Amino acid sequence: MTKPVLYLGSAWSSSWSVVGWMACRLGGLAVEERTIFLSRPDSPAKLRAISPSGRVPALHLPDGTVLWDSLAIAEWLWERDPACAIWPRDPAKRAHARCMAAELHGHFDEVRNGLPMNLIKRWPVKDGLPSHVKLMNRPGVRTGTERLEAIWRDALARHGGPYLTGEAFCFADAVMAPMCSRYVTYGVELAPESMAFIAAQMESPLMRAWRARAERQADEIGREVVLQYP
Ligand SMILES: N[C@@H](CCC(=O)N[C@@H](CS)C(=O)NCC(=O)O)C(=O)O
Repeated sequence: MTKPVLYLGSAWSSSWSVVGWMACRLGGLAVEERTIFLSRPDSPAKLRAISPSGRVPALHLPDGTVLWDSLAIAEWLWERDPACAIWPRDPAKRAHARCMAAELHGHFDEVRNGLPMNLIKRWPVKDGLPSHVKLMNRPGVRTGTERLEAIWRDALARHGGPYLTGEAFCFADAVMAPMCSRYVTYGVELAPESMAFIAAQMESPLMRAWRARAERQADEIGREVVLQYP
């Protein structure tokens, strides 16, 4: 192995893969990317072969080191080059960015499970009602969403936007972007400031590049398959 290898899951649905991939871009690390499609009969065995947790992203370094968690990948990249774009240069902004990334990394399972990421799907209106109403009423989805909106409000008030710590997109945004995509997928209407923040996250250069990858995979695999999973 001459280059580090970054193992990723399905682009349209693997939210943590987005995070690990963005971390490598922000950290300026050139990697060979390999995709393991999730939810195929042989996926669990393939995942266990490249990651002790059986999860992606996983970064394999040429010296044999394996980093199998997105936050660990980000911190390793920042230690390697503290001038990189993973965290803001300003210590107060960096502390805030780390808090937001850690909170997102450790919590919000209800929102993740209640509104699964799918960058291709757009949720239908059924019986004249947008069916996200039911999804938003799943336990913990509304309170999780309220907490997210509070994080966005606070960050925008403190640093002026458009991203969480101001002008520069950092690792906290990388963790946030897949979260934001869920409200687009399910057509959930939030406060106007939240909708503007979500739009900025969806249109960042890194998110646009990842969304293009999801579109390419959907064309290759078949949109009908991609729309069904998750
Ligand atoms: N805490 C981990 C979470 C990784 C994770 O849950 N990855 C999912 C894909 S988004 C996975 O590999 N799931 C295995 C499966 O679907 O079988 C990280 O930050 O990297």
